Order: sequence, then C-alpha cells, then structure tokens
Amino acid sequence: MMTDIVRTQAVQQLLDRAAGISGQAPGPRLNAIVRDLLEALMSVIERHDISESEFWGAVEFLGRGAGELGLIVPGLGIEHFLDLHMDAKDAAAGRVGGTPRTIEGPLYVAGAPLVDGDLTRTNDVNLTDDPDETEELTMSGRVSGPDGEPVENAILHVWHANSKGFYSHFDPTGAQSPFNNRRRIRLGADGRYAFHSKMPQGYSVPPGGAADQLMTALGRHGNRPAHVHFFIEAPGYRTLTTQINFGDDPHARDDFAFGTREGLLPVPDRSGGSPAVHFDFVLQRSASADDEAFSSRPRASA
Ligand code: MBD
Ligand code: FE
Repeated sequence: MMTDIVRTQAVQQLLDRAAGISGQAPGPRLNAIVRDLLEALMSVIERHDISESEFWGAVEFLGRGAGELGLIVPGLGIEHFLDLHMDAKDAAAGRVGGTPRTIEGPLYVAGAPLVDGDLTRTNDVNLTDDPDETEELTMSGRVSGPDGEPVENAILHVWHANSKGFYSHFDPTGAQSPFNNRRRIRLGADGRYAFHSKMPQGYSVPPGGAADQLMTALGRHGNRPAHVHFFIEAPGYRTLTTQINFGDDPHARDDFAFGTREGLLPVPDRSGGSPAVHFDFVLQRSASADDEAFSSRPRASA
C-alpha cells in the first residue's frame, strides 16, 4: 500500500512546528536539520509501510543499544561516510595529498603515557605493559610534510587491541592494565618513529550485544581485521586521524566498520621472524588553528 501523506500540507505544517521552524527559532541550523531528519524518517515509514509494532520495536532496540551506538555507527558505514564527506570537501577545496584519513572508532582513551620517541636520543618505544603470549610487532617509519620535509615535534598517538582483540579500558575480561597498548609518542626533529608491541588480533563486536544483533539481522558479521590506530598532531600541520589494517588479515577487505582504505593496508614483513611494518605518514599543512585541533568528539579519558 503506497500513500503519499508526507507531502501534504498537514504533514509539512507538522514538520515545521515539530522542528520549531515557525517560531522565533534561536538556532535556524538546528531547526533545519531536525526538520530534514524527521521528514526523512517519515518518508521511510511511508515508503516501507512500517507498522506501529515495527516502529516501537526499533525505538526499543535503539534505547537498549544506546551503549553500543559507538559500534553501530561505524557498523552502518556512517563513520566512514563522515570521512567521505570530509574528503569530498577537501577535494573541492584543492586540499589533496598525504596519508588518507580513516575512522577513529569508539575506543580511544585520552591521557595515555607521553613518552620520548626522538630516535636521536632513545630507542624504539614499547607499547605493551601486560604479558601477551604472541608475536612481537615492530613498526617504524617517518612523518613528513607535503614536500617531503620532516615534520618536527609531532606527537603520535597510537592504540591497538591485544592478541584477543580486546582494548585496554574496554576489556570484558578485565585483564589489562590501564593504557596497555596505548601511548603518545613525542617525536623529534627528524619525524622518525619506531615502536614495538604485541601483535593485535582483529576486533569483534560483543557477542549478543545490540551491534551483534543488528549485524546478524542484516546477514552481516561484526569483525574487523587486525589494525593499529593513530592520531598525529604537530605544529603547523593538520591533525590526522588514521589507522593501518594488516593487509594479510582475512578481514582486510571485509571490515564491518569500513575503516580499511587503499594505502592503509600494509602487509607485515615476516622475513625476520616476527611481523614488522614500515609505514611512512604524510601530513597536510594546516590552514587554520582548527586544522591543528582534534574534533570535539566526546572521548573517554583516564
Ligand atoms: C574498533 O576497534 C574500531 O576500530 C572500530 C572502528 C569500531 C569498533 C572497534
Ligand atoms: Fe580499533
């Protein structure tokens, strides 16, 4: 049964009033966004003839799953879409080149130990505090700018899962120390970095949780390939949010969170026995103070 009531004057007036459009709206941007969201939702209800039972089932699901929205958003490709949107705006403005951005995900924790990683003074940094019976991962490279110049005084934020696919501060087994596999590494004038840690395993959404239920209902899975997350910030450069996913992982091209991108899928070199990744980062120059800041996404801290 197809009706078309969203376009009627009665529903259009309802939308204006519900979004606070007709009054003296203090924030016209918010009013306009809420109106468009409501209209899109109403159109979906009409197009798919969604029943009262189905609708309230969805409301109940979202309420129950609120604690996993940080997983549901990337799982539905919305976090990746935010990257595509920023990429498109950058391309239109001629801001191209450098290491691709990719999603942050929900598992960063602010306040990780800030360690000296200037390789003219010190050795490679260790990320792993807890015992973990698996291979050592080493990773190294340099951070440079658009003309190949070394980026001076960068801070490389790095975080990854352990060999069970669990992140410290979010480990359901409670087994990890705070900031295990998390560091902020202060680099020197040459932009070189090097760290070692324990090889992570890919993340999977918590079994039986809202994200898992949604993926199952869609005929999908909730697995990510093994990966390592980064923020890189440096004076004069645009803060980069990115990650590398291991190119030889079975999920390298089947990531439930759509965080894998070409150029960010290195295959570890195992010729020395344990996996080693060489990866160079290229930052864009900042055009404003905003570029050097982090987004104001709410983040855990410890
Ligand atoms: C992760 O570890 C992650 O990186 C993303 C994007 C989503 C869920 C878990
Ligand atoms: Fe992750």
